[in-house]
Amino acid sequence: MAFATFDPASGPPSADGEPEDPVERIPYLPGSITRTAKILVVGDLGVGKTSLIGSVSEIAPLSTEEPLTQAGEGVDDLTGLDGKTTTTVAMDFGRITMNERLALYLFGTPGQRRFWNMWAGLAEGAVGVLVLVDSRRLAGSFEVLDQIEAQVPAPFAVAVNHFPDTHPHPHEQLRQALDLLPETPIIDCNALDRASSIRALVTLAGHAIAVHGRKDGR
Ligand SMILES: Nc1nc2c(ncn2[C@@H]2O[C@H](COP(=O)(O)OP(=O)(O)OP(=O)(O)O)[C@@H](O)[C@H]2O)c(=O)[nH]1
Ligand SMILES: [Mg+2]
Repeated sequence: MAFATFDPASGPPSADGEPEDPVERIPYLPGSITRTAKILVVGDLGVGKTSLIGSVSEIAPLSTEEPLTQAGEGVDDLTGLDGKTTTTVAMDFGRITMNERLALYLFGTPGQRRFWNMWAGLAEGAVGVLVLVDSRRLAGSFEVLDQIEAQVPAPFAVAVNHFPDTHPHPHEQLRQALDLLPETPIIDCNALDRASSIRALVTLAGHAIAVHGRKDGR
């Protein structure tokens, strides 16, 4: 799938080199867009959901970060998340134009367990789900996958977010550990890297199109 995006920071090119009117710089959807799709980005606490949406979004992403409190103590495992001081308490939102016809709206879920009952609402109308996984802390992702099965009917792909000390595991090993179907895509990514995150979304979009196409008898 080809994708063409524009950088909101630089805005549209100026013919005469004059600074652009700020309103002109708002990255509205191009007029050629005929299709938009909602994608849900889910995952355990601190796997990189907010980072991924922030790295790919062409509009200033909406995030709802608040300081981590003791409310999650004994429920959310913070092992390996030493530097983490904030967490998403409602949702993340971003947008990316994938090609001249298709734009994706990205909705990120909160990672703390006390907010997981919001997933079903956030998932409404989603055509696909990107499940971010931190393979250094795989146990939390079992519950995430159970939760998707219970609350989210859309097809999903698993993106393994690589942190500096992530050990690269063969995908078949991860597939077995997470009990994934043979058709479920597994992709390696770096949520802080735009191109890498877009590749994960393109893989998910391809899978979602195939699954929805089969359902519709195409
Ligand atoms: N090196 C590296 N750091 C990352 C990556 N993705 C996320 N981080 C860091 O991990 C921390 C948590 O990332 P977030 O994007 O807030 O994770 P989240 O899944 O949205 O967290 P919750 O909303 O609390 O569940 C941040 O400090 C990020 O900078 C990555 O791919 N590489
Ligand atoms: Mg977050």
